[in-house]
Amino acid sequence: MPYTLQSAQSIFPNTQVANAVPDTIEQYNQLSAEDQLALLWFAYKEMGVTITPAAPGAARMVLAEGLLAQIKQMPPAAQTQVMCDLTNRADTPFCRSYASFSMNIKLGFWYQLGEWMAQGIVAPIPEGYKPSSNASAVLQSIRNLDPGQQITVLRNTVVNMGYDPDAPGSYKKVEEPVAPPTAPAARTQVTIEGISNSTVLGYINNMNANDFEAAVALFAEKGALQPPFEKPIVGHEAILAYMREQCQGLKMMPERGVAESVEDGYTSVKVTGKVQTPWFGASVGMNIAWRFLLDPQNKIFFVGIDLLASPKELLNLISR
Ligand code: ECH
Repeated sequence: MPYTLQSAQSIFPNTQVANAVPDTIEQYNQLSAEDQLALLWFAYKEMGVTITPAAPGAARMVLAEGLLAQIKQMPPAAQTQVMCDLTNRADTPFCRSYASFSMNIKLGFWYQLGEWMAQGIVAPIPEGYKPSSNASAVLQSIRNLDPGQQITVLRNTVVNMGYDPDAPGSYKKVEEPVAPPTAPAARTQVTIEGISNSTVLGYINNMNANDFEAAVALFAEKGALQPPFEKPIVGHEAILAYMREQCQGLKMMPERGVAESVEDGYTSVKVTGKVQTPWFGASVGMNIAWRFLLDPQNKIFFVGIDLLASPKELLNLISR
């Protein structure tokens, strides 16, 4: 076999990804818990985009209600302590419960706390809070990111809070309900300038219809999907579980692409375009590249999803 997972990862090597995102998170991780919370609060307020908890949001929030009810009835100092514990990833029952939530439940949990902080139901960031100079520098780094990169920083910080879910004795992961796929008659079909490959088009169309089983069927048995700044997820079962947790309600809007035959019947395809998350709808479009490597049977051997450094990168379709 000419390609390994490792060699597949480096197709289209001159794709410029938004490394400012992991760099900013790295700086954020060095701050005290108080600074981290204040920083996220300021960044969130300044972004000025409104979150619309999407339709499945209501159903999934039931899963966070227990923790929200607990925090609501605590005195303010205890509320602040819980929030600091979450950012410090302390080993407490609260942090273990939080860590068992899926990504969307964690986001929904903080969305609700943010609303309550604004209303004074949960201890707000004290008026006139003076962040350290390092925290101010991180806030400036966040300001310099584009909106899609900013929400990626916010999401990743929220996802990493809580106690290590893989530690011994941690709670089983809470699965959120999966919405059924869009009915065939109601599905949209994308067109991608420069691309007619049925697997690539089928992948996007199935993802947009929340038809994750059909999307996974387009992968080779040991095919891999690599999300931005993460390790590849390998094999049908793992990819399906990932999609069910991370991909509900995403809107993928590919614009253009390039396909070329590479070694031994393989084809590499790069597509650029935008993705919207149900949390922000049309108000935030993330600039994305999909780098596909298709095997001789036209199955996905590898697809890497990159968050692009700048909108200029949407036009970069150079293969080497
Ligand atoms: C407050 C202060 C105290 C601390 C905290 C607070 C609350 C913060 C809140 C944050 C909410 C953040 C949210 C972020 C949502 C981000 C969503 C993103 C989605 C990106 C999706 C992409 C998809 C790419 C993919 C494609 C594929 O083809 C395959 C799969 C996949 C302020 C109270 C914490 C409330 C809601 C970034 C890029 C295209 C890889 C998924």
